Amino acid sequence: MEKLIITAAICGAEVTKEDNPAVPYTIEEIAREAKMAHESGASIIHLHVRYDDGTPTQSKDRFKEAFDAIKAVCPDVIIQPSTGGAVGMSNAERMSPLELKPEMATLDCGTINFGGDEIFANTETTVFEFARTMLPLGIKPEIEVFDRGMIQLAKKCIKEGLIVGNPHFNLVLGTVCGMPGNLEDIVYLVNSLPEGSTFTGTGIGRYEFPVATAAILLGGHVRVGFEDNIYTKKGVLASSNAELVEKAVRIAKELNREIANPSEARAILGLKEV
Ligand code: KMH
Ligand code: ZN
Repeated sequence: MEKLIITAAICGAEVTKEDNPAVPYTIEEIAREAKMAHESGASIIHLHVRYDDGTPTQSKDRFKEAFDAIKAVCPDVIIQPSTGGAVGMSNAERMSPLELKPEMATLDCGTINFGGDEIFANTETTVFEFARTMLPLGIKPEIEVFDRGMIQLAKKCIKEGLIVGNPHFNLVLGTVCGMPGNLEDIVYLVNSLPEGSTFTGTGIGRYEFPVATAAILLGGHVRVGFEDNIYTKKGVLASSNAELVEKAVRIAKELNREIANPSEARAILGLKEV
């Protein structure tokens, strides 16, 4: 089987230091978490940024600061900024980090309830607009899928020529109103992907490691990190993102999957070598 790409989603937009004091906010904290996660086996850093008080922002300048700080401590890691941002942000705001021409960025392929009154809105027009912006900049989208219908919209983007090359999906399972993270759910989604796709499995909360294990067995890749889950096991807070990456590495090794370094991850994903 292909080597395993581990993505560390180190910060997110919703989780706070009140949830886990190790959640990074400042540029220094973000760079430190990225470095430790990378040294533990992550080849991709999925990145949101915050102001020092923890407020999420999609400011291009703040992303640039974070990119520079991460590149200074782990020059070869793949940085994948979010275009999801935080619920309620405008499309223009969400797309700001694309101006930095990252190698990859997320492309959320549909609308989903995030609980209470929160709607993470991604209309078809929005998804087309984001894909159309990434294409000429040579940014590889990671297609975020929270439910089965989102694969349909991704297929439409592919048909329209807005996503080119082998598509890469992130199957995000276990959100409050999305697809649950049981084995049959991940198998169903994987079987629904277009031919030639690669995929990452992301489990939210208690689903993190069951989904990771299933993804490893199914030949996919894995995402872990504070954005998705703050515990190493029930009731035990993780002291760093690296601790979550280390757990994914242990599971992978037991299941005979070797870990990809950033250069190997680029080859698997069809990204240019840097
Ligand atoms: N924070 C969520 C609103 C992404 O990074 O593209 C969206 C999100 C997905 O986290
Ligand atoms: Zn995200």
